[in-house]
Amino acid sequence: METEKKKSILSGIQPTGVFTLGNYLGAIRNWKSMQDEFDCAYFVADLHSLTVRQDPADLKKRSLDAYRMLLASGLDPEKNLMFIQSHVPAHAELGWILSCYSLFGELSRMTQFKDKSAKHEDNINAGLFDYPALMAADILLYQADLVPVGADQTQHLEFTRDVANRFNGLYGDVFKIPEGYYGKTGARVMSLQDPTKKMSKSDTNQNAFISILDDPKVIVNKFKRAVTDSETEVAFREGKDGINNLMGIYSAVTGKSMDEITQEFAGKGYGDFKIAVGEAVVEELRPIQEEYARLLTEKDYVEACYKKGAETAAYVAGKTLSKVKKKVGLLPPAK
Ligand code: ATP
Ligand code: LTN
Repeated sequence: METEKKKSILSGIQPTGVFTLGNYLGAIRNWKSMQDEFDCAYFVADLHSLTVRQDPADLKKRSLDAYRMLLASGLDPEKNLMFIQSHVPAHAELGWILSCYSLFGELSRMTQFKDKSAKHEDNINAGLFDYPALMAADILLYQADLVPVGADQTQHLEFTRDVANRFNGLYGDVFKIPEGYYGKTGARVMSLQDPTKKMSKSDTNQNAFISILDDPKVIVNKFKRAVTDSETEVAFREGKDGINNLMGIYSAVTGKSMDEITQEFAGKGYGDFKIAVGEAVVEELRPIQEEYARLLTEKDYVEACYKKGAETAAYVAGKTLSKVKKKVGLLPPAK
């Protein structure tokens, strides 16, 4: 029997801070579960984070930390292509070319652009506007079948498909048309202080998010302070956003269903439940924290991983980029 070619997966994360429990449950944990079944590529999207003003020394440190966090989260560099976006120049090159096939109107409609321009009124730069063209380049360079992201990235994926179809319509089948892939649990982890907003690593209120490197005591305390409601029953119901979010987290971490959770805490108050959620999250994150601490002492190993990742990525991405350059009519350099 002919063996089927594995589907290819690609996803990225910006080095804008220590990853949150939302990033972990919504994205990275799914990436980990895919590494055996698929051909996966995961990268630190440092070029994307330049769309918001960064302190250079901080960005450099955070990019390395982000790569280390991906390794510590259980992504195996032997099984996955793991690299830093700016180390592979093809991303910026294809990003530029795709900008020339992206329309002002469609980029203006992106909700992330609208949200981020409202948040950074003093710096509404062209990169922020063009962000989706670079993201499309990331995905299309590797001919990805599936792109595992949280629900907040759906519109960017739709845009990627539109640009790819437009380009293929003009020049023939150059790009594979990717699909979004959304995990079953943890697709949207909410803020612990305002459970109607998503948990975000750039929230100014430290109590609103759990970072995957938070100290165990801090984690339990943040859950103890989580905003809930004035009832007492641990039950998943409309309007109980805070409890629903905590139940979602507990379920994602323990594998228990909502009914099982309600039974487990029947007759107990929110206090006991919050401590249980905190302790379960501490146990989930413990191996990541231990591995992260170990990797801090393995600088050469980490460097070798991202060096090899960039080399392989440049080779794979280069093939697509050459095809694109030829199609649009760029004169090849003399040999
Ligand atoms: P920032 O706060 O800097 O905008 P972020 O925390 O929203 O960042 P990103 O780097 O933009 O995170 O996203 C990385 C991945 O994590 C994406 O796939 C995104 O969909 C996912 N993700 C982010 N926040 C959540 C959340 N609260 N719940 C589930 N998934 C999330
Ligand atoms: N925009 C994404 C990060 C990102 C990405 C990508 C995700 C940049 N390029 C390519 C998937 C595929 C975000 O999570 N904010």
